[in-house]
Amino acid sequence: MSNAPLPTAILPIVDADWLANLPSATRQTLQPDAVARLLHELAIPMVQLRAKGDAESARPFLETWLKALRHQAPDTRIILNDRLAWVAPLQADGVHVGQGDTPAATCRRELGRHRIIGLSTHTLAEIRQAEALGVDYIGFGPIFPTTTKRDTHAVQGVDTLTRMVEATALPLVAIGGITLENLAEVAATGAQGAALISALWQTDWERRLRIAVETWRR
Ligand code: TZP
Ligand code: MG
Repeated sequence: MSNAPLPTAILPIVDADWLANLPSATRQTLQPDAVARLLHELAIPMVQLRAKGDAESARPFLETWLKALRHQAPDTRIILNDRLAWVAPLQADGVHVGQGDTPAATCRRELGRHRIIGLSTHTLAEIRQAEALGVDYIGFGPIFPTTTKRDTHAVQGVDTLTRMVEATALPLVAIGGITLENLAEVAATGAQGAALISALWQTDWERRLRIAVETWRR
């Protein structure tokens, strides 16, 4: 497993709840193999799989997406949201935890140095803690209002995002309410990445992924 630093990029999050709530015609178009092939073509370095529901439905969802990604996008690293116990058995590349999830120190102890650990942060104090914990990257947000996650903290805005990017040496992935329209503004802050759910997974997801990658690279 590679420990090479991740290039700056968008971070697609494949979210089981978001997909489940799409109109079925749209959901039909979101075939894991097709999505994975495009991620490969666009050289997306990392993707997060997020399945917050019960284990019986989350496990097959994660297995299906992992299998497709491994086959079609072998260079894309796969991070599981939470679900620390499944990272090694499913041979994922790492885990992303929130402040209320499994502590990052526990993740490091269980996963060792070669798997990726991401931690959600919302304040400078949490960023300082993340630095001390030796995580590989931090999430920071929500940058803009979002309805995709209900229990979010206060909206941070791009000015605060810029300050946090300047304040830490950790790779920082911006999250929350990022759209194709405001993505360039996020890129301009110098953030390492931008995580996207609702902006990508719609009927025209292929076009949206291409635009997001282009906007980020510009
Ligand atoms: N964590 C903070 S905001 C958020 C998560 C998982 C939701 C991001 O979804 P969207 O649709 O990109 O705003
Ligand atoms: Mg979490």
